[in-house]
Amino acid sequence: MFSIDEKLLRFFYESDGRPVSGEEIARQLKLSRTAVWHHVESLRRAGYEIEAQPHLGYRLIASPDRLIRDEIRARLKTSAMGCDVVSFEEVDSTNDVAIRLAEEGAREGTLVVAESQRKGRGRLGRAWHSPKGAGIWCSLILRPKLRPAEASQLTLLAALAMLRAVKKTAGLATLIKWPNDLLLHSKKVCGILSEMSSEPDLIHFVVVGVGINVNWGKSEMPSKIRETATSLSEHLHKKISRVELLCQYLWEMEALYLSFCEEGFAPILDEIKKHCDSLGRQVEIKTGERSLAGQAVDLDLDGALLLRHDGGRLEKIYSGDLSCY
Ligand code: BT5
Repeated sequence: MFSIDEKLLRFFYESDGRPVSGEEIARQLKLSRTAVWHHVESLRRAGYEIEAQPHLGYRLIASPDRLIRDEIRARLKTSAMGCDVVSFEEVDSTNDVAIRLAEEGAREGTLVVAESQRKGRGRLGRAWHSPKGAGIWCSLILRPKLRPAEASQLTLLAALAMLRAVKKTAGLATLIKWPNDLLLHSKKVCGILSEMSSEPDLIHFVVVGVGINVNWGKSEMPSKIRETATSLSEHLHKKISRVELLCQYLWEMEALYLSFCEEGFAPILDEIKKHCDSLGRQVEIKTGERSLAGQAVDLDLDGALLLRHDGGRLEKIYSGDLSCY
């Protein structure tokens, strides 16, 4: 279902900065000219700068960089990813909302996004800092035909989608840190938390939650992460459009997920390996109670890391916290 504001914004974005006549908008949206004017006014109140040019119509000059449904939907060019967008000013965790929606039957591709999270989560119940406006905190519902053991492929797939999106929108090169991070200049800029509901041989759904620090000054970060975290704006020295980055991420997700469903993980894994920070290096991996040291040799088709122990033995590791030397 499209809202009037979404349709109106879509008109503006598709007109590429040219004025759109009020009459044309009214005809296409089946509204009176007065109703069009009211909607333009309501967009202006929401922070959109819209110029009215006599005899020519309305022209969109600037949009607020807000992660709200109509703005995101109007700029999306995808068909599946973001087919429904549920946006909030604040939630406990977008993953929690997405899990609830998935349990209620939400469609594959439904996106939950928030300006801030009160209880953003990382793995093993760790906190994910997600203050207002500083980044993108979002969760995507997927319903892949996979076995539960293969679900970690989707975390890597999302990492690659965000890596591509950051490159295209900000021109910055990030690296994938197995199993769920993106690094920018060796610091964590993005973390991914995939959670699923499944039976032994069947996945009901996977929620892929992504947090990326976009417009966040170092001095504003909590001291706990100031030395280990970074943001895109810290390296670009200017603000980046979060809406544009999010739409590009969904675009890349759609392309990669389609290819994944049709051709499997192998071609995607090849690209992931090219951008992987840890392969070939000496690493330490903390997994549960164990701390393992050796060389990160390869990534396996199921998303696991192949570790060569110092004695030469190979072991497949499915998850953990990795540090490189
Ligand atoms: C992650 O866990 O990196 C997964 C983060 C997923 C966050 C998204 S936001 C949208 C969705 N909704 C949620 O509630 N979560 C997802 P992990 O690998 O366990 O890393 C957690 C660690 O990263 C913390 O213990 C901190 O050290 C660090 N950290 C916390 N907030 C950070 C931030 N904003 N930027 C960089 N590092 C951070």
